[in-house]
Amino acid sequence: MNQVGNASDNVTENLNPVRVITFGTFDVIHIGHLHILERARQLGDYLLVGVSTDQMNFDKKQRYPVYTQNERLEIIRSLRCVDEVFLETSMELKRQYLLDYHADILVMGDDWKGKFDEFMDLCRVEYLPRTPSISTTAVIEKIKIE
Ligand code: C2G
Repeated sequence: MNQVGNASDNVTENLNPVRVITFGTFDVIHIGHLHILERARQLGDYLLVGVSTDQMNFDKKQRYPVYTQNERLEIIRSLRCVDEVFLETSMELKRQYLLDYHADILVMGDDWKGKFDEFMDLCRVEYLPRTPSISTTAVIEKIKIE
């Protein structure tokens, strides 16, 4: 009885799931990454994460991430709050990703504030506050010093 009730409730709930999408490198994963992914997931029902490729990072920062794209993809995929992952190969493809993955909400940290407003015609765009005092660069520096 209970099971039937739950099953039908789920069907009703999932008729129009809200699809949230976010992007990032997520290198040397830390608590700031986890917190933004958890908050992004809470805004909807299904969280898609575009993990940027090694090449994309090299083109942008002239250095490769510490973890390879496949390692980063696997780690992000394993998180409870993440439903689906894919590789983001270029910043220029963002509009296409939003369309292909039927995104209802684009979430980014507020270091990107205003940068993706052009996509407001396609979906809601939310910039969430970054977790203070933590970054991949800070972690790498700390390891180097200690
Ligand atoms: N973040 C955060 N708090 C921190 C550090 C990062 O909320 N202390 C957020 C960032 O704002 C971003 C996400 O975590 O939304 C991933 O951060 P990065 O791995 O640094 O990725 P980024 O270079 O911002 O994205 O299309 C965007 C690209 O994929 C690169």
